[in-house]
Amino acid sequence: MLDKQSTVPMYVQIEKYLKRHILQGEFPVGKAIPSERELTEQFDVSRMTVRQAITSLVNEGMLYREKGRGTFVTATKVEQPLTRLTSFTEDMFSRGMKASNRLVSFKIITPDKDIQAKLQLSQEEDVYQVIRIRYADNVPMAIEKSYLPVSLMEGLNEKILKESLYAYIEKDRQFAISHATQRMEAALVNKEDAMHLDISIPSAIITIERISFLTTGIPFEVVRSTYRSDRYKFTSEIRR
Ligand code: 16G
Repeated sequence: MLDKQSTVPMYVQIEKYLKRHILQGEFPVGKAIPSERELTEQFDVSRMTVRQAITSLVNEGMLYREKGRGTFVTATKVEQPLTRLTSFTEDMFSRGMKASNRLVSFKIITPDKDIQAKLQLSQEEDVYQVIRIRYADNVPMAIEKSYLPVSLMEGLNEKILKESLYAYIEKDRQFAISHATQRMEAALVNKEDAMHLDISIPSAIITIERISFLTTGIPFEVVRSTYRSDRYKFTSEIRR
């Protein structure tokens, strides 16, 4: 399970192992994870190494220690600051998690009036409609339904969408992404989304509609995203 030849330190590998199990619900919220002794035996490492991995997750807020009782799983939400325009892949990478996607649908459509206005398109212009389920270390986190002008993103395809859309826009297309406006709302998940997100009904979700712009001022994406409320917590800094 651990790769002892790897240059990745053992404690980091154990940390990732624990994180994965927490996010997949195998170590449920409020329950104790295996003891330091058990993990030491399981991984055949020193107690110090196990302790280092646990401490790191305690500092991250994923675990908490209770004297004499063990180490427990805290509610496992990722904190998403609403201050920088980052991609899902970047967000997960910065947390030591691996982003992956499942492309549910990819087609060219004539947008409705609302999307058309938000993307500042004329009546004849079509858009790519992309629906992706986004995973962090194989755990479903969000559903993103994006609309992108065909005129701007000509050539977008399923292969590109398996990877980072932002990387494609910035590196391959050499467009400069600038800013976005968005609104958030709470809702109850519908049947189809509950299936994609692997959550029960009823469950609360957080929905975001975002319009993102290039530095030229041109809107390049309208996205309607559905986030698991048990996995996300949004934070922002506000000034007087
Ligand atoms: C973020 C964006 C989304 C964008 C995606 C690109 C929301 C609210 N925000 O999740 O608009 O399409 O990142 O991520 O959904 P990627 O580069 O990893 O494909």
